[in-house]
Amino acid sequence: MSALSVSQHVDGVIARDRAIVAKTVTLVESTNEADRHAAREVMRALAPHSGNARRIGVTGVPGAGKSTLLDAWGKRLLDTGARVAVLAVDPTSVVSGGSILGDKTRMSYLSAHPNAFVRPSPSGLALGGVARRTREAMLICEAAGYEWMFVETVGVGQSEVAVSEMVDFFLVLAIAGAGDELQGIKRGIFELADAVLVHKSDGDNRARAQVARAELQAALRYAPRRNARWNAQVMTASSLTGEGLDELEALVGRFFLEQADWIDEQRKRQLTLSMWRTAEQQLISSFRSDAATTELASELSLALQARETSPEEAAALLCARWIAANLPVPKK
Ligand SMILES: Nc1nc2c(ncn2[C@@H]2O[C@H](COP(=O)(O)OP(=O)(O)O)[C@@H](O)[C@H]2O)c(=O)[nH]1
Ligand SMILES: [Mg+2]
Repeated sequence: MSALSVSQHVDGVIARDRAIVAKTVTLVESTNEADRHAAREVMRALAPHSGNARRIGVTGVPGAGKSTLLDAWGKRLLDTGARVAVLAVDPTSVVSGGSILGDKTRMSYLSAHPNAFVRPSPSGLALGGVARRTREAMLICEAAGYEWMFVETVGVGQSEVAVSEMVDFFLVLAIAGAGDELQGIKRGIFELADAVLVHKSDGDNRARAQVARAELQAALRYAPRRNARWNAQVMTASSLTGEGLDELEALVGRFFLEQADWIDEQRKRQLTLSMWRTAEQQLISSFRSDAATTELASELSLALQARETSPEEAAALLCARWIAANLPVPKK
């Protein structure tokens, strides 16, 4: 149970109290039934105060330099007086446990700045839960007046798709590998990218990064786009030297200026999509946690092993029983 009341959460967030912002994010991460109820009330009250940030997703393989880039970029924004929030989404952190320490040390400037809010990935939540938490944490941060909303996610599994569905601009980080091959670029990701940044373009890597940039730009030209009116750019940059960060900022600035209408439309689509995703998740979790379903599933498993039924038939029985028990046909 949260120690704060719903109105303490809401008022504290709107008053930009960073400790309460953190507690409110903790509230939406909770899977406790009473907390979920309170979280829904808090989110409803905050909804009219949200939506005013530039939402940017950053993906790339572990070690691509996402956190380092966000610290450098975030510092530049903070220097102009802006408020910056960074949320991490890392479904692998549950297993490796490594990224949280990494994020904190790589974002030392942001972590220490009063106008920044940095939040590592929650552990112990399935991807669907992480996606909901991140969407809600983003709205909380917006209500708390953060103007730049970054979501860092690892480019493995499905998390980058989930993040691309909640941001306005999606940046993919690539690094030119030792053998000139590109790391961290999967085919499908081109469709999601609004820009690709060949990162760590410094020292010996600089020339390789230029080659990689040209190759990627050529490859990107033929990739299907989610926004037909925006040509995804490939850039090079180094967060260590700062080279390329001016260009990156200029590109992102131009995107938000030119694409305002498209962003509006996309946010509407994202809201509907998130309703569906959440509904799917709720159905699945109540289905999987239903005692009678679990019991029937054990029986069916035995029948499967005895080759008395097929997985398809067993699945149909499971669904039919659950639907009959939970969605009774209305009586006349
Ligand atoms: N040479 C070079 N190294 C970098 C750059 N950015 C990050 N790194 C290093 O790459 C490693 C991984 O960085 P990190 O930001 O934690 O990557 P993340 O896992 O993508 O968040 C660290 O050792 C960084 O110091 C860069 O621009 N140039
Ligand atoms: Mg990181």
